[in-house]
Amino acid sequence: MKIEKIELRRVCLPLVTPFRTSFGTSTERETTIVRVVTADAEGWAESAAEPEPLYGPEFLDGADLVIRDHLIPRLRAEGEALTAERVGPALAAVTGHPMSKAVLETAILDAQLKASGVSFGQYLGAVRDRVPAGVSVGIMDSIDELLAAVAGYLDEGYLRIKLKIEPGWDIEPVRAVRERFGDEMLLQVDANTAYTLADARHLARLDPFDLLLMEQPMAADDLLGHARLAQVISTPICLDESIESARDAASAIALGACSVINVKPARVGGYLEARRIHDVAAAHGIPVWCGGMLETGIGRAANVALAALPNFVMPGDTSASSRYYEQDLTAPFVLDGGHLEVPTGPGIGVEVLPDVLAQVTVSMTEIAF
Ligand code: NPQ
Ligand code: MG
Repeated sequence: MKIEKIELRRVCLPLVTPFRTSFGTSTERETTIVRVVTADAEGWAESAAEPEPLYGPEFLDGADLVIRDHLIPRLRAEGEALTAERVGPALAAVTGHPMSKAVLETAILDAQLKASGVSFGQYLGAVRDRVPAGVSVGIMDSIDELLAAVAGYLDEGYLRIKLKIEPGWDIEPVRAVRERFGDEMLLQVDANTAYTLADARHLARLDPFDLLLMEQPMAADDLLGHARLAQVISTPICLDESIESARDAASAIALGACSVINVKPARVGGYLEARRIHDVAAAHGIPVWCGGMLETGIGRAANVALAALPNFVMPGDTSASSRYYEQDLTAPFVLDGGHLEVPTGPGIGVEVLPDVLAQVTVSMTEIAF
């Protein structure tokens, strides 16, 4: 592949409603969109990095610098032999920075697939043409506010609700949602690392509510703690922040630290490693689901394709565009009977709306290749 240039575009989009998790509140989504221009096609991808290093150690200004000064030069050194499959090996010498590696690999993969007329779904091995949609519900100021938000999402057709929890906002919100909406609804929680093993007895109080899973209760590097917690609580443990590679997935499974995995391509360095995690989990009989990072249509399109692989057997945080944005950067993803359609066009299968992109662009760096 002959790359002509790479654009890094910083964008900032307002969120339809503030999103509060155990690590903070977001009212807007600022991120970097990458455009790779080749002789045959252009590829698009969206970083999952945020302005501050809260979810993980990467943050936008650092990520832009790493992409420009450490990753792109290594891709350039590959010359025309560069393909999406060679991005990972070419960048392997750089430690960490999975989100930055992922956004480059994904944009290059989009260009490559567009040039050959293959969709992300076909390339990755999708076996479904639509995927069930779940929704992630932030921490609220009151139970009434939470119940109103959940009622709204259920009315829209979401098939699974995920409640963000933290110490002080866990048992009561789960109890209130179960009491109001019943035992049939698919319900799970996400702590984003807010607890320690000292909270095991407290977290066991969620057992009676028949949750699908409890996501990342403890620190990302605490695999042993999660294995111990799994001995104390009956709710299945799902790991998110802890899993940065297929090797991490194999270790966590072998240790008994999780019985479900949230796969986020951005967190693991891209769609190729995400698929390897899918495969490792499948080989162990561990179900996976596709997480989300408040993606615009650019990132959402590829996630929906990944979520159509065979072992993605639980609804993901693959929500409609309207969950986060009034105006998306692509034609909006809309719920149809609680499902999102997997795009079938070449590459990510959606087109970026140039006028909208221009409106939300804060700055742009062009890098000749
Ligand atoms: C999770 N996402 O599963 C995350 C984390 C998360 C959909 O719950 C700005 C950008 C704010 C990305 C807050 C969902 C965010 C963010 C939380 C990602 O853990
Ligand atoms: Mg999570």
